Amino acid sequence: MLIKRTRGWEIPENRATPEGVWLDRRRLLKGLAAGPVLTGAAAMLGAGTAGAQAATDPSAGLYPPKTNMRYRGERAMTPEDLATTYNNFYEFGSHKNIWRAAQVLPIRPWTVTFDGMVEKPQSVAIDDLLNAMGPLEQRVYRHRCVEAWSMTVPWAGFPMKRLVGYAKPLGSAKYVTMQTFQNPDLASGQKQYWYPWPYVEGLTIAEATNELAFMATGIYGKPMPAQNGAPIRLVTPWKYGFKCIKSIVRFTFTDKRPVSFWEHLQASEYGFWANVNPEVPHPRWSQATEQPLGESERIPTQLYNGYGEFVADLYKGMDGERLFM
Ligand SMILES: Nc1nc2c(c(=O)[nH]1)N[C@H]1C(S)=C(S)[C@@H](COP(=O)(O)O)O[C@H]1N2
Ligand SMILES: [Mo]
Repeated sequence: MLIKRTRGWEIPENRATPEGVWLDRRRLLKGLAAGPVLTGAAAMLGAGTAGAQAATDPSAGLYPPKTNMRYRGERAMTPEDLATTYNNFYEFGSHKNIWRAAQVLPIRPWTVTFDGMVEKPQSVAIDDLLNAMGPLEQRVYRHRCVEAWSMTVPWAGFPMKRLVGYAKPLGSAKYVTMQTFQNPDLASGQKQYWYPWPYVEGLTIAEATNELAFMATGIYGKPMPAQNGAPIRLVTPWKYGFKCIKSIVRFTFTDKRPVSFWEHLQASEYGFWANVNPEVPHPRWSQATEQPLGESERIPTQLYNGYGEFVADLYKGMDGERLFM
């Protein structure tokens, strides 16, 4: 589907009418399963679906980390070649097939800045940050995109709570805003001026320090491929996938609720909270069911993507808020 320049924000989600996206993807998968296409596609994707960079990543020795059995995903794992070749990363294009284009992202050197309401602003090289965060762990989480596809993948990384501790926010900070790199020369999507680059997302401090909030630096037992948000991205499995901001360069602590990338484009469709709820439809489609990548049947979507036992308390007494959009 082509971009309508007057309403660029409509692309992701209206091309994503679940059926539309899924027919194409399923046709491809059936082809793969049937055989002949497999040879071609598999050869093309090669062993390096996870990205050529993973092999030379200076943090490669940290992978695979030990699995934390508390987070098991509870569903069949999505095949690696799907999760690493069917991506949303608008910096590299407003379609799913951006994985090759994303290989140009230079993931070293990579500096992460902590600023705003912190004891002392600081910038740190990603490998020093990884060292400071201690041992990595693997967690299998479900991921639910607002477009109604989903996946179950093993992330590697560390709890966001540890990162917040490292940043030392002031007691007056209420939110943490995160920002993706900005480099339109590399990431041609950022030349699309109707998007409010750089990509920004935010959480309350309470959400960021909830045990589920995770900073992922790898996937499938390897360093993160560029297309999945190398070298560091957020994972909040109870929220729609657009919260899970990729390739982060800055964490800013603040007492003002940030306006995120998608909220800025279309606040009536994408809000701050973005918690998964099958009973609250997107204005243009139902959220009642989802299509797991690589599977033939849709399945029911669960409140908080099935993570209510961990996070429902965060939202007690917040009835006036649009918690599910
Ligand atoms: N910087 C940035 N982060 C992003 C996006 C994006 O376009 N740019 N897309 C989001 C959306 S809509 C989803 S569903 C997930 C997809 O992550 P994946 O490609 O690893 O599956 O990344 C999220 N993070
Ligand atoms: Mo998404």
